[in-house]
Parts: sequence; structure tokens; C-alpha cells
Amino acid sequence: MNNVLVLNGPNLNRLGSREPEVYGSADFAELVSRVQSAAAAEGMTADVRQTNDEAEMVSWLHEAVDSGSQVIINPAAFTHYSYSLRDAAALVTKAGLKLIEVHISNPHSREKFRHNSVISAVATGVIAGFGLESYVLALKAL
Ligand code: CA2
Repeated sequence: MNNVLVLNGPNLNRLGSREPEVYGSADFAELVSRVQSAAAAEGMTADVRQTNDEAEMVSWLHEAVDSGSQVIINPAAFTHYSYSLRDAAALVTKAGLKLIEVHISNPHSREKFRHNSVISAVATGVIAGFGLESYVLALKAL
């Protein structure tokens, strides 16, 4: 079966605890089950992970290259400044694997510092602003 790595960055483990007007009311456990059932509906399996650690996220992208896995990634705040994550994401797409950047909110409608992504230029595509549906749309795109 086609397995996709669904990687989530810092603070997303706290989803549901604040700012429901921006991120919705679902918690991270609900995100995991929503993504896994959407993946099953597409004939895929989803390995859904979250980390607050930049080095761990870089290692997971290396793992995607080594195992030939496609990636859906919500880099969270790393989106806006992490060149190490950008370089690791570029390794994925340069290996011929798809990497889709997703966001729950629409960063372009928020503070200026969220308007820039250092990841988007090396991603296959970007989906933002549809709540947890952003992940489902990314699965459909894959
Ligand atoms: O909209 C997104 O998915 C973001 O990637 C979420 C990041 C933010 O830094 C990006 O600009 C956009 C923030 C994740 C924090 O998640 C929480 C949500 C609710 C409660 C606590 C943390």
C-alpha cells in the first residue's frame, strides 16, 4: 500500500487548546484520525507525526528520501524561517518525490511575518486555509 508521511511542526500538538477562530476546535488526536481515514479512502496509509524539534523534522525528511515516501508537511512556524528544513524539503523533491506544504489557516491573511514561506519554493505544491481539509485536499492531490 502507498504510505505517505504526514509531518507536523511545532505547537501543533496543542491544537484545540486556543485560537479556535483561526485553527478550529479539533485537537491533534482528531487531526490524526481525520487524516488516517481520508488516506484509507484514497487507498493509502498515513504515518502522521508531530515534533517541536527542528532536527527531528529534518531527519524525518531524510527518512522520506531513503524510503521513497511522499510527504505532506505542515511546517508550522518553521515555515517562515527554517533554511535547514527548506534544504531537507528540497532533497525530497529533487529525489522525484512529491512534498505538499499544508496550512490549517491562511497565513497570507494573518501577520506579515507569516506571509513568507521558505519552504514553498521547493515544495511540489501548497494548500492553505481550509482547516483540516487542507490535509485531505493534499492527500487527494497525491
Ligand atoms: O495555519 C497553519 O497551519 C500554521 O502552519 C500553524 C502554525 C503557524 O505558525 C503558521 O504560521 C501557520 C502555528 C501552529 C500552532 O498551533 C496551535 C494551534 C492552536 C493552539 C495551539 C497551537
